Amino acid sequence: MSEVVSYSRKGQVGIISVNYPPVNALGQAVRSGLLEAVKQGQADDEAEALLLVCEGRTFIAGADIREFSKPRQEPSLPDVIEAFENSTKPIIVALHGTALGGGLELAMGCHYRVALPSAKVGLPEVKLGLLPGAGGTQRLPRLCGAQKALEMITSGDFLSASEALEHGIVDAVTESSDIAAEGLAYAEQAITKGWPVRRVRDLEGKLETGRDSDVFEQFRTTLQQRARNLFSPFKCVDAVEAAFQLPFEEGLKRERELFLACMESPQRAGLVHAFFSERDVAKVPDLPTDTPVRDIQRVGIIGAGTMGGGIAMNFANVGIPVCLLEAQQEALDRGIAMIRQNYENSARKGRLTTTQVEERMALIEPTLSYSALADVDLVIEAVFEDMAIKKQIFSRLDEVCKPGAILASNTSTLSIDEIASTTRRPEDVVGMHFFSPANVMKLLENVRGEKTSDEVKATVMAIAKRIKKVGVLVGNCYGFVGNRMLHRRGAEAIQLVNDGATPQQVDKVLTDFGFPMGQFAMSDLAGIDVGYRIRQERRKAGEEVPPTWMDKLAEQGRFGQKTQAGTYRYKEGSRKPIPDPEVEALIRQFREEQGITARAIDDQEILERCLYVMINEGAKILEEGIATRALDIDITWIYGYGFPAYRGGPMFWADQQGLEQILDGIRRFHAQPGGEQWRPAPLLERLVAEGKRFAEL
Ligand code: T1G
Repeated sequence: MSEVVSYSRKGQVGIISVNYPPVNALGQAVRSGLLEAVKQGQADDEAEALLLVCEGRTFIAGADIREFSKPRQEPSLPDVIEAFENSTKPIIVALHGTALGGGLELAMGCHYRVALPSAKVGLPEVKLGLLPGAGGTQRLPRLCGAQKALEMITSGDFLSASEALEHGIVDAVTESSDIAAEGLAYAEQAITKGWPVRRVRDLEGKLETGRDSDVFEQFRTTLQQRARNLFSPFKCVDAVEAAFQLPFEEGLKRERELFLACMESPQRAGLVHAFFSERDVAKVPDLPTDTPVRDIQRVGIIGAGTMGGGIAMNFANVGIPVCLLEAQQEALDRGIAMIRQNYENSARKGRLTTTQVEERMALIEPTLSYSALADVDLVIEAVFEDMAIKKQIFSRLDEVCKPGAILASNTSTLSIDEIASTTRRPEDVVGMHFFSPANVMKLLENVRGEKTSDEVKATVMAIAKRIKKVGVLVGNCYGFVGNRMLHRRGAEAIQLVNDGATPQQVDKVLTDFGFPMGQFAMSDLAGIDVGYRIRQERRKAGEEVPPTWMDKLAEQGRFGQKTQAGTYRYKEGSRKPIPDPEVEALIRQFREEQGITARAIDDQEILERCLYVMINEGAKILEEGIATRALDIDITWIYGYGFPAYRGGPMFWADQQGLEQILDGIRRFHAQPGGEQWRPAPLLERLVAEGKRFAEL
């Protein structure tokens, strides 16, 4: 008998129960156990109907994704589902938790579906670069019709139990939360009422509406906007369309062909890598999993500007009281008003109720006095990027805050060690770098200083999860991981324009690659004055920072979107970047002053120079131990800067391209005049020499 799937009987109901933590994924053992159990149920003369349930937190949440990179093993999921569907006895399935992917496909191979009120169902395969490959594209439209099936399968969104009931995907929603008892009662009802074996494959009614309509063409057109670079959403449409064009068995064959095409695509590899990396990034090597975590009941935030206000919202959103400190009443009032405005915008969009807005606002206590921070468990400083100001604040916090309070800075580039040095508790000082807008962007770069204790590291990583961020623990250096690589890409993008490209050409290469914004559109959003101030600070500190045409933009007050002119021009109230002939003239003049002769630059060179410089910097970051694993860098870029998840992140993409090709490119650029910044990272050279990949580090 299988250890993960059991068969038993209660009265006249044969019960098949799956118990394979954490999510009852359909690994090989589960599939063979299910096949064995359903055969047992057929052979059990006492059983008039069968019930499929799962133990633990959820019904089957899909195929076992960890098996994707292994050779396929029998029995296949379609074979298991066929055995259930062709049962001579009605099979009832009881759903709880999240019945997803292959789990929902198996449920649709049963004859009646009942769900707990809290249950959710979905076919999220598209989020892994796949499509439902076990009959989901053929059975779902037979239950809910073409439009809803297309929406569910191409978005991967989950439906609540009541929505599933409304769309005919489940037959009933239970009253209580006892899934086994409710499932059993439903199965007994099936027996007493003599419900027949009702195979979804035989339901043709919902197919009539889709046969002649152009719903599929319309859907392909909408996908062009929201999924332009993606592969599998379009294959999802093809598979669902087959349900309306072919007999069921042919439709299954067509689905299988399309599924295998998705399995082979590099996008599936990238998305599966991103899925597991988002979870593995929280498992920090050399930070013991049993490290104690401090209890964070109340948080202080210093600075009620865009960042401080956004950070405060993250905590209020999950019910953690916040004390928001500013130096001036006017700034404090502005900050509170901005937070309220953000919440009211969400309420207008139906994402929050007005009660929730007031509850969250009530959790944010404005103050002008440091003494209000005396009993907070964590303080996050979010003021100007000015080391002198930060040092003053941290020495003040060291005086005011209770022992054991964690003192964090939201700095995006400055040294955590230098900030910690102004306190008597460097072990309690850490960086918590949020990304703007802080209440939206999912990445939280937690920066460990030399002296930051394991307990503080573990606490800020736990806080990341609690406020629904993806936390990455990184080391302390200029720009940490994300901005250090971004600054390299920014410098290269500026150099590309010096050499002859236009800003819009560079940005288009990056958006065609899959970034949501190009380099120059992004700096217009962040504010050209921000980068200019950082370059001026570094020049003041004696660093050799060459002049750039962007300095001239800043000196002309062209700061970007906030001044409706930066690298691009912006119409009143619009964020759409418009190339500006004035800027192109300024760039031409800058080239003349610098004695640069412009040349035509092709898109491939732009892509290589922007990406390879990041990968080279990423290799140095790994070598210095600033990032522990390549996946830390991948997740930082996917969640902090919109690196397309279907490409897996910069280091995964580099592995896929082949490190030898990357290194050749870097050496080519290094050999050119002025190519000093292209010196190959020794780690990259070593990996190529050894025939290894970043993923093997
Ligand atoms: N396979 C293997 N492991 C999985 C898994 C899966 N499908 N889903 C989750 N895990 C692991 C996860 O890695 C983590 O492990 C632990 O379970 C808890 O997950 C044929 C081919 C179910 C909503 O895409 O969306 O079916 O880190 O931290 O936040 O057509 O997991 O503890 O070691 O995410 O409560 C389709 C993916 C597969 C669902 C729970 N199914 N999973 O979220 O916990 S393809 C999916 C999720 C397929 C068929 C096709 C979420 C969740 P560890 P967690 P959670």
